[in-house]
Amino acid sequence: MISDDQLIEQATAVLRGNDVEGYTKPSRRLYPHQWNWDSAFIAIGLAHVDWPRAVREIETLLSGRWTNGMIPHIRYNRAVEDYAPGPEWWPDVPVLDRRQVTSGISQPPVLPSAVYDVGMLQPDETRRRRWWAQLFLPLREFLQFFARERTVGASPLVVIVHPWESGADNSPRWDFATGRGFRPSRPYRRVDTTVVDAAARPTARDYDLYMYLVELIAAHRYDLAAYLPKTPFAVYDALFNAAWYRSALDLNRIAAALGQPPAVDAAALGAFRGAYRGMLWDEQAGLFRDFDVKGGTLIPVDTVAGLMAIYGGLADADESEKMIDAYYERSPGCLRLPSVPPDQGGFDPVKYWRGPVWVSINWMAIRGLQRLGLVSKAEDLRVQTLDLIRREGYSEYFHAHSGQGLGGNDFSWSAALTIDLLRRPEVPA
Ligand code: 2M8
Repeated sequence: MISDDQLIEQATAVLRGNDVEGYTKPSRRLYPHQWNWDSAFIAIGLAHVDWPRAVREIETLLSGRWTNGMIPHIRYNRAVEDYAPGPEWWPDVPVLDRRQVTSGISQPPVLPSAVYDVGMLQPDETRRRRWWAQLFLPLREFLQFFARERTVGASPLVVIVHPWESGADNSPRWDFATGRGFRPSRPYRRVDTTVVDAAARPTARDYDLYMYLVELIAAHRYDLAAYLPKTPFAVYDALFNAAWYRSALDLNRIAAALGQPPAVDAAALGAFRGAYRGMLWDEQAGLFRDFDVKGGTLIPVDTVAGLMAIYGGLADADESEKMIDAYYERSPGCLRLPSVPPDQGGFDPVKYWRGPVWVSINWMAIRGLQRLGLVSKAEDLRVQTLDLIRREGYSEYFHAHSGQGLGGNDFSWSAALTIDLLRRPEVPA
């Protein structure tokens, strides 16, 4: 059997192979630009093997941030053309550094938490604090951007405006919007299905909605208030909001280490937690769900996003244990964790975010379980995740039943988070 050291060596080689001077592409051909939450996860892995390179990964990501504090979901590499949609679909983006080109939406804000982790992996406290001090303001602005510009009415929960913002692009949670015939006004091309098997990628109908929303959002200059009346897609995503809350907690830890007041105060945290638990919990499902802000209803689709309250620190140990046990129970014959349980309509064991297992999601669940003291549950998932990698390599995702590696090969976050799971089997609360 391949040893832990060999696995780490291979993972490091994957990251080096995907290195493009200052950023790490998620995979060689499928995703050639810099992605937001990918780089956050990648930096955690890099911090174990090359701390300055982890710092650089985050610096490069931050160079794409906007004047309003948003950190976009893609920072484009101008030299690369074989990805669609390119920057021409996102005109007039208000990037702080005008030399940069980016997309016009964001992604799950795991970055502040990653900066906390990367900092903790620097043993020299002075160096750690110096780095945190440089990043504190942009990270606070990033979180505040969502609180200021992505909330509706009195609720503190963050609205996502595109399935790509969820990170789980074609999740069956979003079928309520894809099924309605929205299409962009212009033709568009796809590159993804020329690189990997179309059966494991989103459908044409999914992409019609994605590109329709890109046009709508860009036409209203990225201002939610302007397009909210028109868009079919405005959602409180259970994973995204859990990531926001976790990042607020972690940024507050950074603030405390710097002797600064909290980035998000106790009252705001309490209101957010109350809203998340009050608004997104579905008693019958025994799981958190997503909320369709336009329709004013919970979206009746169960996925692994509903477990991410465990990662976020939004559920206690008892609740978390019940939730994850119920999720396992309804997923017989599946490897852990299927992104969608097989009894949920729309489940597909090979199709991207509709069933396959993802290393990033497992990592989030593992870290959340550990922080809650559910150590053996976390260990079980950690061991199963590493077994999958040992068997199949650093794939983008894994068949929900057989574990066969799917999507892009040599996938950066699978490699990076494997390094973290091996080098840091446990994290303290
Ligand atoms: C996938 O999303 C991109 C669009 O952002 C795509 O399909 O082209 C998702 O899995 C997303 O979560 C991920 O960040 C990105 C790069 O790995 O790929």
